[in-house]
Amino acid sequence: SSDCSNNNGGCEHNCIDDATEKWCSCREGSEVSKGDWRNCDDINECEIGVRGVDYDVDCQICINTKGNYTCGCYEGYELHPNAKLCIGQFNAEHKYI
Ligand SMILES: [Ca+2]
Repeated sequence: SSDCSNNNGGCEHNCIDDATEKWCSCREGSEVSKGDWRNCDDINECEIGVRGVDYDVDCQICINTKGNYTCGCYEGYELHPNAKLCIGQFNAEHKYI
């Protein structure tokens, strides 16, 4: 079948069809595989990306994950709850008096 109703059109992520054709797209953080247009490959934000563009400027150690990325932080910093950047451990809210 050439439409999306049957087995998602063979697409790993998203299938899109109109009256004449069908194609696959991939979720954010991944891209259509060069080897097979129906499959999706993870984008390695850390390897190909630019700090402040593809990953957060305050991400100290970029760590690639499947479909996303996360960060490691230097001593004295902690990971933001969104896991995308590092914040100072002793900021105004947490400062000891
Ligand atoms: Ca990734």
